[in-house]
Amino acid sequence: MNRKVIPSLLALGVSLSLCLTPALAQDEVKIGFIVKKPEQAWFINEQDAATKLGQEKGFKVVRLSGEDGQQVLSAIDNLNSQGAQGFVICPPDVRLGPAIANRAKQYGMKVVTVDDQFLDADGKPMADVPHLGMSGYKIGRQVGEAIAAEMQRRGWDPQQVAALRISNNELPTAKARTDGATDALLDAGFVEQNIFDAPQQNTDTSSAFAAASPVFSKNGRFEHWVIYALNEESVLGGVRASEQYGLSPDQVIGVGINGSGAAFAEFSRQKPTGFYGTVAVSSTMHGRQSADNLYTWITQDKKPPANTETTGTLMTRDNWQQVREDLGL
Ligand code: FCA
Repeated sequence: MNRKVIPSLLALGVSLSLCLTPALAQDEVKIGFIVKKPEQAWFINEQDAATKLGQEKGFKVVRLSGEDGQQVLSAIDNLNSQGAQGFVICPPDVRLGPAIANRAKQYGMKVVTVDDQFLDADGKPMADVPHLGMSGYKIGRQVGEAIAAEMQRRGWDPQQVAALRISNNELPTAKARTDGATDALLDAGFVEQNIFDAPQQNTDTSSAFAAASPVFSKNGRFEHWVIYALNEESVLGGVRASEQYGLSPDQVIGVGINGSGAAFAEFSRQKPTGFYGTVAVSSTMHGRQSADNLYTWITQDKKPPANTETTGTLMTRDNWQQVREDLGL
């Protein structure tokens, strides 16, 4: 070959690869994973699971906090400036749905929700945003059934037991969960008037503790208490309040939902507490599946199912390590 051709071919190769590099970089998939409570084990695990899936499949996951509306909107701006094509979100307030979906649309980003589903301006679920979350009512029933079974095992008279229902009725999944638990308890002979609401401002331990404390002081006539809420973090707040009030573990049956680090830490204590169990759901699966749904939507233009509902397994001090392993937690 003519010697002069070689350098020019080389030059062509270099310039071709120069043109290709930015194009390849543009093809790289990057998604955000925005959560309302970045310090809670449930959400840390979801983000970890999504990140791991990204490493396996070759896409990047940007982990972000969205503890209020302002933070969520700046997280979306930030994702846009990084060239992300979409995000998974568990919003801090489900009524922010339309504002979040709008911002995403302006940037041409795809959005899926995990755990807490967006509501539209009329308070109805935004069915056009694909969602993956717990089957709240069914899981709530499991909570109520677990409590009723443990009450029976302890020989408590259902007529004499009080319930601390730590409620968060603004959040539909929370209401579905506590409604499910209430219905199962009533089916087991619980007295409706003995159920006391402790409305919490948030979905964490400290807001539950604050809501629970006055309920115990006002209802000192009861010797036996059951405690339930939308998640185990909140039930733990109720259990801590029961301890502070002076109730002992054998007077309290608290059953949570999630099966995350908060429950593992409680089960690992040397002595049992009033936190009897929790209905564990795989946060690993929630994180992986929601990220995978979004990734497939971005890369293959296949919109994920409108609503995926996940199920749970009762976890107690006796079986928690096994359940943890079975659920990949
Ligand atoms: C809500 C709760 C979380 C978790 C999740 C699945 O977001 O706040 O603790 O239960 O649903």
